[in-house]
Amino acid sequence: MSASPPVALTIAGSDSGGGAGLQADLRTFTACGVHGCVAVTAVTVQNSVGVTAVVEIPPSTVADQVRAVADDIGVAAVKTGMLASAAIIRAVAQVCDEVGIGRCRAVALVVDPVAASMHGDPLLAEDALAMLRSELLPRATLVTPNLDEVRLLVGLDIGSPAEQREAARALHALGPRWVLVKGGHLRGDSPCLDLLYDGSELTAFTSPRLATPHTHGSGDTLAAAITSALARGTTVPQAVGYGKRYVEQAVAHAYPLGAGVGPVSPFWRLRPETEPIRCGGKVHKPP
Ligand code: PXL
Repeated sequence: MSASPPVALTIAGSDSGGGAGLQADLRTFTACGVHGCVAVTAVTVQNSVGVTAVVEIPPSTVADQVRAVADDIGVAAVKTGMLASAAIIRAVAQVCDEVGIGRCRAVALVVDPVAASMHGDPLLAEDALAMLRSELLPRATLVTPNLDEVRLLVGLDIGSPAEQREAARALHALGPRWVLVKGGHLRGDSPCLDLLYDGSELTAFTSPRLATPHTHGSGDTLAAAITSALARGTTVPQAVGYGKRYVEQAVAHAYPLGAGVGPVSPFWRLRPETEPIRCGGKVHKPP
């Protein structure tokens, strides 16, 4: 028997292409040394080209999954991804209060405010944004929007680091303990700049801009790596530093898949493809 690892829970949608959503979260949790549990919010029908259908899970079933995990297994940190609808967001906010998840509680809540896929397919109903703003952000330990999500949440169109700082302040005013404004979508050749803000101090995290079209699941992977570090007991700034380093490698090891956008590789550090498989007297060499 081994010692139990820390436990992280993702409240997220399924990506049938396996590159983003709960699939990316679970792989990242595993690679970052935590046991991953899941509360599924929606099933998306998608591949590398786009999303063709979304089926939502009933809000009470989403909450029941969280309750079942929290009551028996216990969780050290929680992440939200695609939440699909206003009713699911309300149910998640309520169950977080009930089982002690969130910014003023023992268990950290990382909110990745997923609103659309990278192809622009909507992953959040329009009326759900208001619910995200009013019910979930005030409960978040950390919220991790990209620039598109910043525009949707606080109406700011960001074109410069100065505007990124303004956005961090505007988002913080909505109630999360910490805000990480991801600048990866800012145009130009400059390094990617992410800004972390706690209401008084701004900390800049820079990383090189890597030339790959295959970035599907990068936001999920970053937030899941941050959540893993929090589950393992780090502070928020330490977790963000860890997550940034982790996702940088995941993007560097991204691979093509299907005809469209391929995924980042959350298991870059494990590299199981380099291990031969030995069975039945045969050795299946790595590719
Ligand atoms: O990467 C954001 C994301 C989250 N969750 C699901 C997704 C996507 C992007 O496509 O499909 C289920």
